Amino acid sequence: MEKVDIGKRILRENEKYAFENIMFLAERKKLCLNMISSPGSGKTTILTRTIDELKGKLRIGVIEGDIQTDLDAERIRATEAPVVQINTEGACHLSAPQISAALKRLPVEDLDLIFIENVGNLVCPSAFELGESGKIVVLSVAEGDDKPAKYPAIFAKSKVLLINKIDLLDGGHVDFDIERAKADARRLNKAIEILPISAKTGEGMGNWYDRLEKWVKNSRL
Ligand SMILES: Nc1nc2c(ncn2[C@@H]2O[C@H](COP(=O)(O)OP(=O)(O)OP(=O)(O)O)[C@@H](O)[C@H]2O)c(=O)[nH]1
Ligand SMILES: [Mg+2]
Repeated sequence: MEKVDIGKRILRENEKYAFENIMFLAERKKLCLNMISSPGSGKTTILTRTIDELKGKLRIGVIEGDIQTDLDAERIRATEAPVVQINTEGACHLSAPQISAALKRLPVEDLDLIFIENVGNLVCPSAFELGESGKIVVLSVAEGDDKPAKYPAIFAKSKVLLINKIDLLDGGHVDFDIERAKADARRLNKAIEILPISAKTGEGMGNWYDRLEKWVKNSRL
């Protein structure tokens, strides 16, 4: 019983900060996207390619969440984008107070778009609102087409599903029925936009960039 109460208190505290983050971003008309996936689906690779290919068009900053190390922050830093690393020291998700502190360390006024790369985990991050404008779920074809059905919460809550590593479909290296994954995701979330991409070869990335540019334009209104 006590365990349940503590859990509720943590979520309530988190919501308070999430609301503050929403207000902070809305006052400045900034878009902030929370990227969530299993470990290794390609979040950092998508981000570094996106930052490089949208240079001169969108000014992007990143909040990197990891249990340990600043390896991903180093990869982002190599693109010259501003980045703040958060180490959760064991926790399987980022929380809104951490984002509140990280936003104060980024040059937010100079940015068009802030990405949060959440801790690699398909379950925990979906329960913690960060005050983001939207969630992006990444599913790579190497993980199996049953993941939307098996881990529904994050697919139900996301605005965009990026199906990554589609280069692996050529040559039959993996069995992944892309139509099944799309249908299951749409059953959970009628409005979800699904973009198949390869962050390695660049295939499909143009659709992702168009979506981001439109999103940033709308958030400025
Ligand atoms: N074939 C292929 N490999 C990819 C693609 N995108 C990423 N990878 C590889 O997948 C591995 C994991 O990529 P990351 O970008 O580190 O994945 P991540 O989601 O950031 O991982 P965590 O931060 O640990 O959760 C790396 O070896 C990438 O080179 C892709 O589109 N195709
Ligand atoms: Mg990463």
